Formats: sequence, C-alpha cells, structure tokens
Amino acid sequence: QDWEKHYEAAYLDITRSLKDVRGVFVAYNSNIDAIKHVREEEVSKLVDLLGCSAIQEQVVQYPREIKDPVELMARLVISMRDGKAAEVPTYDTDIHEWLTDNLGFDRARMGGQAGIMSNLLANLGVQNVITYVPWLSKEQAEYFVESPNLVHPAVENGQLVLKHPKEIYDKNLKPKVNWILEFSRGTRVCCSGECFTVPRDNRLIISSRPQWLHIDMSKELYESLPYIRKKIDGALLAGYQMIREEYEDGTTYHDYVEKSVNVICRLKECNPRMQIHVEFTSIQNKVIRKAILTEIVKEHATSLGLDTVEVANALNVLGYEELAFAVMSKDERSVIALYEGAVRLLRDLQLQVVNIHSLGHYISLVSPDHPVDVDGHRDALLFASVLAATQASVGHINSIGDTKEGLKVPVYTKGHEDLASLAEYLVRKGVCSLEEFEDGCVNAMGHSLVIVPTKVVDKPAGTVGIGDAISAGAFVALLTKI
Ligand code: 8BR
Repeated sequence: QDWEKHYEAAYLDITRSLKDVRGVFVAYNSNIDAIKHVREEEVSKLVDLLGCSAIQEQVVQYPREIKDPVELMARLVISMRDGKAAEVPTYDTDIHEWLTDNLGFDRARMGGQAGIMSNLLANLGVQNVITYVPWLSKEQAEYFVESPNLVHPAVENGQLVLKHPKEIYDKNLKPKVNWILEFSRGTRVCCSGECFTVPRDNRLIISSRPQWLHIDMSKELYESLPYIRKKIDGALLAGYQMIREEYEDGTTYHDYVEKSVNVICRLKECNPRMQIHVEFTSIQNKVIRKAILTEIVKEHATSLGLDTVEVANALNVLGYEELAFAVMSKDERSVIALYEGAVRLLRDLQLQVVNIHSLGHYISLVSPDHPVDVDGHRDALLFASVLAATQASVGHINSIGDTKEGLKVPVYTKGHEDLASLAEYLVRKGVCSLEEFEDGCVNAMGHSLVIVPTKVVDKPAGTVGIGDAISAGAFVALLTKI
C-alpha cells in the first residue's frame, strides 16, 4: 500500500471541498490557559512563603481538589517529585488571584476543546463556525481568532444575531482561567533540608471550575436553535466533564444532562443527516463519566471521539474492565483491544461512528446507517493526521496553507506495525482476508472498520491541541462528504 499517495489524494480532495461545508456549531468549553514555566528560585520562594511543614502535611494528604495555596504547592511538589503530569480542579477563583499575585504567568492562549477547535476551523477557512461558550467574558472573547467565519450567537430584541465573540461578550462575567505550571527535569526542590531533583519535564494543570460554570444556554437561545440549525451541517460538542454531581442551588447533574440532551435533539430536529460529534475527555468522576456516555452520547450523538486513555476509561464504566486493561498495554494487544473496544462502544452507545486516535494510527468504526462510505471515512482520518502533524511540527495552524507542512511528515513506522497486528488478528478470527484489509478498510460483522497509519513528528514543537486538531479535522472532513 502506498499510504503517502493516499495521503496526498485525500488532502487535495478535502482541502478543495472544505468550502462546501455550510457551517459547524461548536460548544461548550473555552477557557484561557495561563502558562508558567516554574523555576527553581520561584518554587523555593513559595515554599518559604507558605512553610515547609504545612506543605509536607498536604503532600501526605494528597489533595484531589485545590482549596488553598498550601494544597496547590503540595500538588506541585508531588508532580515535580514524580515528574508526572496531573490535572487538579479548583472550585473558586481565589487560587487564580493568588497565583497571579505570587507567581504570574509567561503567556496565555486559548484553551478548552471547544475554543481550540473553533479557532482551528475558522483558521482553515470553514464558513459559519458558530462557537458557543456559556461563560463568554470580555477576556475570553479576546482569545478567539479574528475571522469573519467565527461567530457567537446571542438574542437581541428577540432576534438571533451572530457576531464575533468580541462584539457580544457579557461584561458581568469573570474569565475561566486554567493554570499550566510547567517544570523542567533537573530542577532542585528543597523543603526542611530535604531535597529532590525533578526527574522529567512535565506539567501540573489547575483547572478552574467555579460554581457559576454551567453547561447550559439561555431559554431564548435554546428557542433560536432552529435558525442555527439551518446554517450548519454538524455540531462538535465538548466540555460535558464540567457537569458536577451536585450544585449549591440544589440542582444536580440530572438537570444538566437533560438540558444537554435537549440541545442535541433540537439541533437534529428536521435533519436526519445532521452530524453530532461528542469529543470525550478524561473524567475522574465515574458517575459523571457514565452519565455522559449512557445518557448524553447514547442514542443522541452520531459520533464519539476518544484517545487511548479515554477508550480505557469509557470501557471501564461500561463494564469491560479486562478490555480497558488491554487497551493500555504497550504491545500489539493495544491496537486489537482498541478495535474490540470500539466495537462495544459503537454497539452499546448506538453510535454511527467511533473515532479513536492513538500515537501511530487512527481508527474509525462505522455503522451501516452512516451516510458516508468507508473511503470517505479513510480520507477524513488521513486529513486529520495531516493536521496533527502540522500542529506537532509547526506548533500552530493559522491557515490552510500551514497544513502543507504536515503533509511532508512521513508516516510513522510503528503505525504500519499496528495495522499489521490488527490485520493478523482479523484474519485469524476469520473476519476478513489479508487482501480485504489491504487499504485499511474492512466490512465486518455489521460495521466497517477503517484504520490508517499516521504521520508522527520526530521532535514536536509541542503536543498541545493535537488531539483537538485530529477530532475537528476528521469531523469537518467527513462533513465535506455529506
Ligand atoms: P489527546 O490530546 O487527545 O490525547 O491526543 C493526542 C494525540 O496527539 C495522540 O493520540 C497522537 O495521535 C498525537 N500525537 C502526539 Br501525543 N505526538 C505527536 C507527534 N509528535 N506527531 C503527530 N501526532 C502526535
């Protein structure tokens, strides 16, 4: 198989057809990422300020949410000691203020899956990128790219209007800022005379989840969704992980699950071909994780996007613990378990498409009722891989022109090996012959499987936003075929 040829053909076809997509609705999670590279003397200053013994006490307690600066420093010390990435929530904005006053940040950028995907689609030249953030503050609005294609809905004098976020933000809202505290290998951290050296470059993310954060929309806007529906071919929905089990006002996750489902139903009404993609993420809370999958995604979404860890997490709450374990293995069992896992997700959640991205290969599992054929799905994955490779090598995608860089990146050897492992497994199981598997597409047992080897950048400029580029890219590419 000449995959580079497939890549070129798919890339040409999709870049030419992007203008045919009428529009995409993208909601919910946009935030501001404040990035700070933490240096040795800064850690030492903060440790002195808060006191070593207080921090050490909290290191032992291992706080799972951050309520004060000591807990924050404890989690930072743990991450630095182990060289491990972590994400910890904070439920008010005090920590944000404390960090601003005592540490400051180096730079800030658009964060959140919906925010990143909206900017990317607008940069690619997709028309009518209708982004929606329930907490659109003045500061947040400034992180959306300047593009006539990018608009946010609002209701003015009973009429739906679509304007750039900067023209219609709510001046009473505060920004949602997530802090990304990066640290480098070799940094020394000392507390009461005991020191350690950071073993690996990594980061601690403090995600802001203030009480006023709701996955919701005003009644007026909800009533206006039929007007939005006419301008789009699909919706990309992300951020359901913000839903909490309980709120101070007595509402619970059931209320927000119901509202989320209502929005999806309204977007789909009158258009059976409307594509509703839910982008999954890692969610610690298993009640919420399960509710998202079995109550929002099931029966309502058409497609679901996940990375390897997210597949394992999803399989876990759906009762497939062994398969979840196998997904995380480091050898050829992983690609086989990803396929078997996708089969269960497609069936149990009644989806039309399951999209899985992994380092080296992407998989789409497609049900027979999806309107696009397997070649269309394969082209969508190849286009997504070009975007991922661009994001990894250049560090941004400011225009469709930038994506030529991604096309130049060679296909990763391990991706070919993954395809061979899966082919061998499917042949052994009698699902297909090797010839049938040749170009990565097979029809098997009530679904089609599409798998492609991907382009992987040797020394990436950064890894932020690659997953979002893959999902938004595959989705919009598929819309060109509808
Ligand atoms: P998530 O953020 O959703 O986990 O997605 C990250 C994805 O980025 C991985 O699935 C992998 O496919 C892709 N990726 C990574 Br990580 N490093 C990459 C690289 N150097 N080049 C291309 N893709 C990469």
